[in-house]
Amino acid sequence: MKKSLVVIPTYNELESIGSLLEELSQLEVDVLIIDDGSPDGTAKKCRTHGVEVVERAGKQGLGSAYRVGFQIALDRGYENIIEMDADGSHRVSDLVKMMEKIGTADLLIGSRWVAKGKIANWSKFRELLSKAANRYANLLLSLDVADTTAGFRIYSGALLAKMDIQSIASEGYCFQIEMTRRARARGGSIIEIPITFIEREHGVSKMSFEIAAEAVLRITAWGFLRIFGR
Ligand SMILES: Nc1nc2c(ncn2[C@@H]2O[C@H](COP(=O)(O)OP(=O)(O)OP(=O)(O)O)[C@@H](O)[C@H]2O)c(=O)[nH]1
Ligand SMILES: [Mg+2]
Repeated sequence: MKKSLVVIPTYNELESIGSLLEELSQLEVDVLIIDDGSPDGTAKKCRTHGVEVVERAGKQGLGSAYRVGFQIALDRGYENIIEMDADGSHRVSDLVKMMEKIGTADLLIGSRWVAKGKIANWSKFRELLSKAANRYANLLLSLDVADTTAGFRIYSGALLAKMDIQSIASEGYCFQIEMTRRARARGGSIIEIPITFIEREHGVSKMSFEIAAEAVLRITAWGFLRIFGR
């Protein structure tokens, strides 16, 4: 067993998963895939790369996939738990840079919205949506994190163990915001490392109106709780 586990949720990522697993096999990491019964055969492809897959029946959401993966990582005693997307948006070269910073904070975030952070091939609309979500979250929750919705992260096992992840309720990318909020609440130190985020070339985005609405509603509710007290 290595010290670091990369947890990757997948739903229909057949076209991009192979090259990602190939690149990750060059690093000092173990990999765990949480696949929600992808009809395109993503799970089978992962197994041909010798990678462990937790296969669930049907699409159950990003948040629940991470809760399962993180619990396994904690139960096995990994020191560093890495989260990463399978759609080609997160580059292994950036992960290497992030891993160099392990030990300098409890949570390392691969960030699009700090100096030197970049985005390739995103529509103006997606860019504005991401910026607006981050502004709103920071305004209401004072997280002091430029990219609160980033799904490219390294948690220390020590912090993650304190975060009571089974009680994290969010399912869409709001999961990332809720995890950031919980990390802050537990006194975790956070640093952001600039990355280049690349829009997926294959497959389809799972971003939807429901996912965006979940974020707005939850951020607003947490903001009210914070401002008006419990
Ligand atoms: N297991 C599982 N994985 C999921 C689910 N939804 C998304 N994923 C995976 O989570 C990662 C991020 O999903 P994306 O579709 O890229 O969602 P996103 O990054 O919010 O949206 P885009 O920025 O448009 O790509 C990818 O590896 C997906 O395959 C789900 O319900 N279950
Ligand atoms: Mg994506």
